[in-house]
Amino acid sequence: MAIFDRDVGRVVVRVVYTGPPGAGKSTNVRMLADSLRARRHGEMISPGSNDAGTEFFDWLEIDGGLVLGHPIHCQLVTTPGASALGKRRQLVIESADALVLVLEASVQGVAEGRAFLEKHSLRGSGTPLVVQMNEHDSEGTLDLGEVRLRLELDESVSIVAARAREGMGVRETVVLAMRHAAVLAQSAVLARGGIEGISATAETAAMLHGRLQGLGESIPPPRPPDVPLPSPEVGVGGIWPSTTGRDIVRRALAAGVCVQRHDLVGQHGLADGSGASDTIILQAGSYCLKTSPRRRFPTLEAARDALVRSARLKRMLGKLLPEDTVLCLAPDADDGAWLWTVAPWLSTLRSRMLRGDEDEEAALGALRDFATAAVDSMLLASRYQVILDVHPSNFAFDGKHIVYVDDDVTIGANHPALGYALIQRIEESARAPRRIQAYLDALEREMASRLHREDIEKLGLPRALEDVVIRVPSARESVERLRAIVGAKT
Ligand SMILES: Nc1nc2c(ncn2[C@@H]2O[C@H](COP(=O)(O)OP(=O)(O)OP(=O)(O)O)[C@@H](O)[C@H]2O)c(=O)[nH]1
Ligand SMILES: [Mg+2]
Repeated sequence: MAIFDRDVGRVVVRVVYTGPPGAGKSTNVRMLADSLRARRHGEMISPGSNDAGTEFFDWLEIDGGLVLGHPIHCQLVTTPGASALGKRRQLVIESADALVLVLEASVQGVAEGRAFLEKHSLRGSGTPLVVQMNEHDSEGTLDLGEVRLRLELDESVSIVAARAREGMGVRETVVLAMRHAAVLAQSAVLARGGIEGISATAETAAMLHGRLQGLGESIPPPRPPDVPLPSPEVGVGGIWPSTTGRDIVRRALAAGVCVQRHDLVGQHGLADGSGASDTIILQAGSYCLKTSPRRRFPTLEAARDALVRSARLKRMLGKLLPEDTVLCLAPDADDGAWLWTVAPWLSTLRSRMLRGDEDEEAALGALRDFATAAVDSMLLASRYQVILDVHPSNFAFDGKHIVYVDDDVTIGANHPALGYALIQRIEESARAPRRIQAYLDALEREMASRLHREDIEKLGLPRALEDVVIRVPSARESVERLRAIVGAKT
């Protein structure tokens, strides 16, 4: 999309820095803004961005090189990394004459890079690509040949090692990308019969900002500054279990930084996350801290009552309660208090299922575990009237047992969503017959050995399965098998 801007007599090209959140895209452009003072036009701009990351883009204009005798004016533009801003990212990627994929140079960073390349179809897309492996301070950096193999990139893609924050590799990266953009611009000029053939008005930062705003995306608001964190010093009645709770909260907070995980919120059914979009999830080292405005109470007394109720429900989970789970109150400045759950950070069944693209065994194991979790939930519901939200993002394997990591526990006589929860896994895997097989085999085994006929009847399961509307036609046969498994018990 290189163009010739007749007003300024320059060829305008765009180099787009993209990649997963926090990889160092903005740092690259910031370093260039500092080091290329003589060649840049204006300041770097970053509308709406803050410490938590880029909200729209960073923008810097610099001069560099010639295309068929015409000077080049290059727009360096970054994309947001946040998963909630995928449309913005895609739109900016599509406007690139050359792309720089910035990745963290660790095993995890490369795995994220693979997923990113696939998600945005960046291999062989026609837009030239440079990959920058940004070292951060990570140990276990991979060599570049190994990176190329893991990312499945051919030799046409340059891979540059960098430490963006120290400025290392930053210039080399931009030079390579600009050279690619210039070659593309030259081909466009030749194909269009001369420089006038690509004459157009260049998009400005304000125009791009307007286009991105038009997409209507937003990131969930950050934790309001007035939400207090749980404290091990909270008074009597403010923590459960009272014996071990304080130590666990102390350990969780000792990790120092709490990172808010917006990416896990409000994506029930789509990704590894909690269903409610107002949940506040913080990661503190190897602990997870959760609360929400629904768990803020106007008085300390009301909060203490809620803590007692919640603790009673948690106790009913038995083995499904993750070890070291703590409920803790955090009084706020307005005489109210927030109820926090502190628990070990566990990778949910949902996240293991999503890893299935790379690791089929992970997906199969997670589906088998989900079958166990579903039968655990049925037992709780039929024998103790304890109703869980049966979704793979609410369960995890803690190394010993399947555990329930959500706070949503209610008491009730029936479990209306159970049929749908069972069928949804089949529909999701409709194109992976091995996964459906593993799931149904596990369900059949678990149900045969652990559930009685009365349990199935009490839950009204056959009826619940009949009532679910099948949305994926190819799943129909497997749903019939599920119905038969349940039917065999009645
Ligand atoms: N130690 C170290 N930290 C780095 C390096 N490059 C970037 N960082 C840090 O990583 C964090 C994220 O960097 P950004 O440049 O904001 O990352 P980004 O890719 O723009 O992130 P999003 O806009 O959220 O997608 C910042 O705190 C940087 O200072 C590096 O080479 N070494
Ligand atoms: Mg950024």
